[in-house]
Amino acid sequence: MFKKILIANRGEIALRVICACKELGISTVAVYSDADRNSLHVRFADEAICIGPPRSSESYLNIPAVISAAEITGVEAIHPGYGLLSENANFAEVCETSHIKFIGPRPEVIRLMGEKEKARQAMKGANVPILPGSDGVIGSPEEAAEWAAKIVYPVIVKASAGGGGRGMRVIRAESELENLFNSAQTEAAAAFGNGNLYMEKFIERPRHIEFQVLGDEHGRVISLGERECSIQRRHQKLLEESPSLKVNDELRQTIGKKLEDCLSEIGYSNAGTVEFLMDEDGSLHFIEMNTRIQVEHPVTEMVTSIDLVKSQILLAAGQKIAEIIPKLDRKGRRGHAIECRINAEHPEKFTPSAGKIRAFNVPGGLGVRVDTAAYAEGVIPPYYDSLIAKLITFGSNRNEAIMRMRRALEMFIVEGIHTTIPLHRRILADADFQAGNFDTKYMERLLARMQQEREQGAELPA
Ligand code: MV4
Repeated sequence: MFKKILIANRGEIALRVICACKELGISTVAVYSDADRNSLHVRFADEAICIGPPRSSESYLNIPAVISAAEITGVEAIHPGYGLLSENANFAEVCETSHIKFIGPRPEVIRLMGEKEKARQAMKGANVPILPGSDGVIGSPEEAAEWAAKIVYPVIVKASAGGGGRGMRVIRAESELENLFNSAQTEAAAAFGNGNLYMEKFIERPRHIEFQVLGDEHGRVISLGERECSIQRRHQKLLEESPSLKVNDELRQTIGKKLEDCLSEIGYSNAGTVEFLMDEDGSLHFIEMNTRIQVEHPVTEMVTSIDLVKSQILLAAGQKIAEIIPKLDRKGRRGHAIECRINAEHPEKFTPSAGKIRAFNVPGGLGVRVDTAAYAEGVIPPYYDSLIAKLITFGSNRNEAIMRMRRALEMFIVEGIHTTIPLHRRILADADFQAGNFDTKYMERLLARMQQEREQGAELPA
């Protein structure tokens, strides 16, 4: 087992990794920027090293600075968290050359999944359901027109190097194709240095459902079931839950088994998330895979009782799935969990809200979990992701998790900066949310309704 790990991240996820290390008896090294000198990941790590100025590009994303910190402190492994360097295959490779274990899949596997069209073909070859679409990247608007005729409009072109919504265009008729194809290509080339595009059938009102997987370094991969992530705005998730109301035991089993077979074939190791779109008929279609631990991992932890971050560390140390996860936990799921992302943002305008937190009261009690690195009198710097806390509730069923979340949101106090807490209170009080009646367009509809209500003088629940 590792004796010492460096955490190449900040905020709540850096603290989450420190928690896992403490429970495993591993000592920790934090890295921090000048803006994070007083942050809790620095305070709770055994050692801390400043790696540069506030901007991420000069600190948390500075590979030589991170590797130097790792070498100076003599760590055996680096946990990248999410975002930042977590899906950077080059960084994983530099770790390898420096004889430091990167806690994640092998660089080749990160690279494969980063090329969305290749990932799609790999899943197709292993019988994981995909949407009708092009085989490989599309060379020209003429070729795109041929594919679109075969797939049937509406279609969507996506950047092969993209993900998370950039470099995508929905095409509804052949007359629009040439312009939209060319603009997607230009945007992809500028954003990712690679203009490769591929095409899929467009689903109008999908639900976003993702599967958590874990793989060991001995060829075994297990699926830990799904998370429902449709409550999002502009590709930023706001609320996630597990299980999904739309996934029954049979579908969960079928998809899980296919993923296990496909990913063990690829040699996938460590934690990963496989994203699907659910169409109006309730069928799941693979869209992309993320090769990191995700923000919303706690909802899976709550319903499986598996510590995913501890698992990541044990798997990276070479342990087998069979050694670290009891058989009952691999199969059994219990209850229902919901996560609300608390962002330092205006709850209606979504503008970032940096500054000093004046009052901070975190709810507790049975079935309530808060993952955060924020504290009273602490400063939220303007340079980074706006996530300041994750409020997770667990209940024996969805209704209990909802009622628990509503009382926990009532008791969550953050003063001095704006947060999305009032927005979450509104979502949890909404009849459509409560009925499970939503898709990825839900927030657009809710925000439009809230706008109307404001024009009639209503306000967000305090
Ligand atoms: C789609 C789609 C409809 N049809 N693909 C957006 C981000 C990227 N990960 C995939 N995305 C989508 N791909 C097909 N064939 C609709 C979206 C989409 C979306 C997906 C998941 C969560 C939120 C979304 C919001 C808008 C569009």
